[in-house]
Amino acid sequence: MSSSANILLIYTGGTIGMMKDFETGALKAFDFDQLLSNIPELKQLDCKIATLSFDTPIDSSDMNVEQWVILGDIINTNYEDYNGFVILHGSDTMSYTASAISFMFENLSKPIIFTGSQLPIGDLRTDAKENLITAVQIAALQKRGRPVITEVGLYFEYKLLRANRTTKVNAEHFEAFQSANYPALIESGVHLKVNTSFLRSVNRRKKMVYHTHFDTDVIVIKMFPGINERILTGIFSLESIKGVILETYGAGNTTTKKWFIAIVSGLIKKGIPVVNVTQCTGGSVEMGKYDTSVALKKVGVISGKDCTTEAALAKLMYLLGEKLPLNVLKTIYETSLRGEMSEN
Ligand code: ASN
Repeated sequence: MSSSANILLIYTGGTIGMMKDFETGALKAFDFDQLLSNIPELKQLDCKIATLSFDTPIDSSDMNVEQWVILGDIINTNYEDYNGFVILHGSDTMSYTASAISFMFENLSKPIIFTGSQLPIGDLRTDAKENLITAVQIAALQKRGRPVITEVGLYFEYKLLRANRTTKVNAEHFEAFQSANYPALIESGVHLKVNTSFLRSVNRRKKMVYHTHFDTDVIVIKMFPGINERILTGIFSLESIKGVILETYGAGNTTTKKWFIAIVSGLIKKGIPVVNVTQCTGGSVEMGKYDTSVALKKVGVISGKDCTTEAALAKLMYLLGEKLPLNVLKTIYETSLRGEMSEN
């Protein structure tokens, strides 16, 4: 595998480029030139790197749909001119943004690699340099003149993961992300080990289609022992709710109390999709496996299968943005669109 790729490096913010604020002592996003000057090694890479920065770099906790679209627009506008894209992003909401970007780019045929770090790039013990250098190398990987990776990936601490399979699981360790339900696409050791059979393949006859409509009138409800009718009725009396993610127990189980099933069924009857994802980090929803999920299946709850909450949420906002009738949305939702869920 060789490279003479053109890579666009886009800086959105995050710890990677942060510095301590003199007054508060808190970490604050800093400008991109400062970040690049800390990493002269980039010049040694066997590819051309152009750079772009958000006007105001942000902590990823401030990311929202507007920024997803700003980022998507940058990639879309530059899509034909580059062989790959590397996005520097805060780790806190990286899995959400990267999942959303995966839905925005249908028939992607180039790599979009997200990375960031747990320590700022200027810190002596930083993880930023390895993450950034290897993310660029991965985006630049080519075989017979074509990109090896043709999907949205997330590179962190020696692993490239499928981005819409990831969750941030640790605020302390350098290994901050997990993809419990899908294997790593690339492992970085002495060599870059590409797990070819797990990569998404592209149909080159299909053109890339760029989507930008997300509907944010959604809510995630996490099941917990003690969840009560009064609170849920209050929340769901809001006219604006257009979609619900239920984070359920184990293989997709909830309380079997009549009031709860009536609330869920009432939402679906009003045309509001209700998606079932598990609170567990690994494994899948299997409605009907236990008695505690039979009623959910019967009233038409959508199975999020083995999707992460991050991907399930981005997919729901994306499909609501497409303005589909509920039965069509259900069928499409239960189908893997970008490798975000297992097929059965
Ligand atoms: N708060 C930071 C962010 O998400 C965390 C990080 O990047 N490690 O922007």
